[in-house]
Amino acid sequence: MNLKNKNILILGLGISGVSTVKALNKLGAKIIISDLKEEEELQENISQIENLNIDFYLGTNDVPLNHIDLIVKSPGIPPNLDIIKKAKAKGIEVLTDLELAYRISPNSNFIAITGTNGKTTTTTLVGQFFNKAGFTTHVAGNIGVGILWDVVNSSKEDVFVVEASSFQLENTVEFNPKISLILNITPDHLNWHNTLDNYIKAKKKIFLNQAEDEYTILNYDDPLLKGMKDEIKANLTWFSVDNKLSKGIYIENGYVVIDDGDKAEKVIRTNEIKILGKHNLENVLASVAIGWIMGLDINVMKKVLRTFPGVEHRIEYVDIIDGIKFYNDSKGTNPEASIKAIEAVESPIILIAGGHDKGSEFDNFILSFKGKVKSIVLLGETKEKIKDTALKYGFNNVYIVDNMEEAVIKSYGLAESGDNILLSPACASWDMYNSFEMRGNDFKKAVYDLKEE
Ligand code: UMA
Repeated sequence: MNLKNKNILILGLGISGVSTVKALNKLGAKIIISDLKEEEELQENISQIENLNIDFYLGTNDVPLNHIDLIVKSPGIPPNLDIIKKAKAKGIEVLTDLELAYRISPNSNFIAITGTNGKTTTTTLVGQFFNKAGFTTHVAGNIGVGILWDVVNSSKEDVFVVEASSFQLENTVEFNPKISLILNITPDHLNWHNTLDNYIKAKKKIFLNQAEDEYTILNYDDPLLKGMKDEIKANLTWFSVDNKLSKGIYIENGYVVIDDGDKAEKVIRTNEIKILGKHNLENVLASVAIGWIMGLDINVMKKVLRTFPGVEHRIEYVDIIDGIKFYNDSKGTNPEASIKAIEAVESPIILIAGGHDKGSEFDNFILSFKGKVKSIVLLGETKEKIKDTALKYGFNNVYIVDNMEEAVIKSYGLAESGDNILLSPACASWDMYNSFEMRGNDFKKAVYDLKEE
């Protein structure tokens, strides 16, 4: 794809925008940037692209489209934005960085990982497998690394382990990874996609272009994914925590097993794996499936699995004060993710939840408490909605606070030695923070401040 001298409008100067600008500049494109934020708010990002020849439209997404050849939008920008509708009516293509990365990449080792939950842990783990095995590995995408700058600085042999979000996948056309993986699908981002069906369709785009010489990996225990079997044209590999499969990756007698249909090979005892919970076991099986398909040495995977501590903000142990342990699961940005955290952390739990309203329902979330959660402390946009749902199911130990510091102090006041305080909001952070990382850091700071007092 030749982008030299093409007029490309980049919508949104966040992490993906900066990476896209740098990459397209290297490829000789003429760059126009638009962001709703004003210059002062974007200072940090602008400083990363200083001295480049760019036309800026800041504080607005209203840009004249006369000479624009292509639009690359930040993944989270909604599809119904006025300028996007106008561009489409004019026949201007609108893509996300993921699609463009695929089109311009000299690389054929694209491994794409999606799912409602577990993406970041799995992407990180797979990245470590390849690093340990001696490959030049790029871990990029929704994990917080804009993919395009890595792509234009890579060579053919490099491996790309890409976390792909539904927002990124929605605007793909030709994207066709060598390996695609879907970990699970439960309702999420419904305010963005409008319907669950649209969300599922976006996720499916990860495998739709794949053919017989490529690979799709799916979770056998997820009913929605199990039903996709007939839509897969590539080699299909299943993984399962609950079932022994005739072929695939599963658990048997306390071991992770790779079964090629003829013989089964043990990878590691499950109790040697450091990361907690059934959902993490799913992430491990899926990662092993990728390693196996790519021909990695089992011993390499085993070594990594023995020490892999998980990722920051995902059921991350923070500290202990007076026998009360604190866990940061700020990455629990939807009810399903938080249910998994509640399952993984020992009871009794005092839960801190609430945040940006994505249109999620919280019934299953409350029902998952099952005597493990003794109190819930709520903050953010969804606090009243979660409270109403809790009361509906007779869970009355509900406390409302205004900010994270209050949430930590309130939870600590409610806790006794032996309890666990878990931040797992079941909601995105965007009502009070720019990112789940900032929210998690704010929680950790409040815990450390409390300890100092
Ligand atoms: N903007 C506009 N117009 C709009 C909306 C936004 O101009 O109508 C501007 C904003 O002012 C902002 C920029 O667009 O300056 C976009 O910022 P952003 O924070 O939405 O996006 P990035 O910083 O580029 O981060 C994106 C992903 N964010 C989203 O998809 C919302 C990051 O995923 C990803 O790590 C990064 O690209 C690198 O690939 C984060 C995320 O929350 C972790 N993802 C969602 C999730 O995991 O649930 C999908």
